[in-house]
Amino acid sequence: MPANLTPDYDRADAKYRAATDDEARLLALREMFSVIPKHKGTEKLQADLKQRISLLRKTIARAPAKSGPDPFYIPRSGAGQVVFVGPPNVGKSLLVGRTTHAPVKVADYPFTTALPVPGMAHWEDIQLELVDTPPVTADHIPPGLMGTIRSSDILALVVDASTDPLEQTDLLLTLMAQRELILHSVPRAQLDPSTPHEHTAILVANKADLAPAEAIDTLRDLYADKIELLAVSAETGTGIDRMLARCWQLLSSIRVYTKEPGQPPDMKKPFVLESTSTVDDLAREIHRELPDKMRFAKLWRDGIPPGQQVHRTESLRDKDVVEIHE
Ligand SMILES: Nc1nc2c(ncn2[C@@H]2O[C@H](COP(=O)(O)OP(=O)(O)O)[C@@H](O)[C@H]2O)c(=O)[nH]1
Ligand SMILES: [Mg+2]
Repeated sequence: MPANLTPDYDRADAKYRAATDDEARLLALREMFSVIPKHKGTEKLQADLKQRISLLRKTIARAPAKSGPDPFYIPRSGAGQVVFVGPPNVGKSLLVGRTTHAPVKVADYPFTTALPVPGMAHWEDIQLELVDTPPVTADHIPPGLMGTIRSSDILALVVDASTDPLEQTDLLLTLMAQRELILHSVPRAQLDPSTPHEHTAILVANKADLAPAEAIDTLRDLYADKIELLAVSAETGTGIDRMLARCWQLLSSIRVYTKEPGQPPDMKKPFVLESTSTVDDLAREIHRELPDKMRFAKLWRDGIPPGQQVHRTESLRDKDVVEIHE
């Protein structure tokens, strides 16, 4: 423990120790991060806090709801959760339905979807959970929807690129700002861990098949400093793969494959970990007691000698292959 921590930090730390549930623990961890002196000497501790906040947030999002079933609460599964939110008729349901085969209702009359509906999208060798939601309008956000949004990993605001997309975008950004959600089109690891208000978000301009390319370019340019635009067509499938690839990047996760000595790696089911994970974190994900039993690990990665022996503190990267020796 570095000696140069402040009384504020100690107080937050005491709150953390005294906390009796995960919500209180998360609040205390965020406070610890916000008051920790930001200098070289605390870098390791800052990184550690960041990771604990991220893991705890996920644990809370995975836990079953305490107060009985809440239909707006969608437990997270797969590598990450993307929630699609927008006005009526922009194609949210078709987007999620076509990409995941979830049982959504698509219709050319508004307000078909009353509750969030999740589905799993396959992208490369991972699964992303996409969630269709009921529509929002200037005077109505379904009660509970902000909870769905806040507990997601990524918010995808959806507009119809062929019908007044500027007005729709303005409306959505205003609604989120009014509810104190600060949107950034950056990977989750770059959000400020001391606040729950920041959220990773993208703008999905759907029905690109019906809209002139210039209209989409104008929209992109106009909002360039606010939110990143991805043009797609749920109808033709154009842009969907790029959208999923970008979502994977924004999750700040890595895929790691494991292998048994003398066997080829299991390339079918990667472990999905935080981007800051080490060999130790991988071992813990495989089995709770594995870090204690592990003697050493071998690593396969482009650019280094194959099967190089590495320490348990070695940082992992996307697509690493690891062999753990007990
Ligand atoms: N041409 C075209 N039509 C679309 C596209 N996405 C959705 N639609 C149509 O737009 C209407 C509304 O779609 P829906 O998914 O129900 O919108 P939601 O209310 O946002 O869920 C339906 O008739 C869809 O077939 C698209 O990318 N291109
Ligand atoms: Mg719908």
